[in-house]
Amino acid sequence: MRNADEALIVIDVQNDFCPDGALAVSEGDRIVPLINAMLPDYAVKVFTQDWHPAGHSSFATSHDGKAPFETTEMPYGTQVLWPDHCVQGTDGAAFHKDLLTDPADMVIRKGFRPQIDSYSAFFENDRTTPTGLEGYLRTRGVTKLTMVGLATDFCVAYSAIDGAKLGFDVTVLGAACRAIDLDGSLAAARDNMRAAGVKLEA
Ligand code: VGL
Ligand code: ZN
Repeated sequence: MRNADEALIVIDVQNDFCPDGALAVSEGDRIVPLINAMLPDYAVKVFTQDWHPAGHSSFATSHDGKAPFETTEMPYGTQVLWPDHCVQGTDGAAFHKDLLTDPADMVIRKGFRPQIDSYSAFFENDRTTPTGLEGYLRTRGVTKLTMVGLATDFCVAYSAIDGAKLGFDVTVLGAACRAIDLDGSLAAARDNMRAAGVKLEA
């Protein structure tokens, strides 16, 4: 058992990010047994869930003439447009059926504001609207985070970088993550995480 100030943060292990899902991440389901085995070791266990209303502004279908994986300019900056995914209450938004979710202390949902996406578990994509996770972790006395889940180069990386910027000691465990890897996004995310002081473990 790890120290009481260490949390496991399980990012977006949802059907739509697993094989056959709407935004499938290659081998996304392979990490489930690893995460299940890690859970008993952590005093604090937080799961995140990408949780979009239908017609969300991050969906290509919400923008005339745009295809998935193209980008658009939002008031807060450039946004990648995704296939419709993780729509609130759908099977695609549910956790992978083999993920042990009962041990979760806290499930934090993000991306529910129609006009703004949220990759990070801490802040939405405007980089200022908080999700509340920081307060939860601090009031529980957490200082150290281990992050696992999907996808390495988007929600895991954004969460890890924000966590490090907020002063948490953050480790990303690569074996329990998988990436979308869009136009070199995985290499860029790894560089950005390292630069922010995130520890990358194999
Ligand atoms: C994610 C793209 C869109 C993720 C979520 O969980 O990495 N990526 N929404
Ligand atoms: Zn999303």
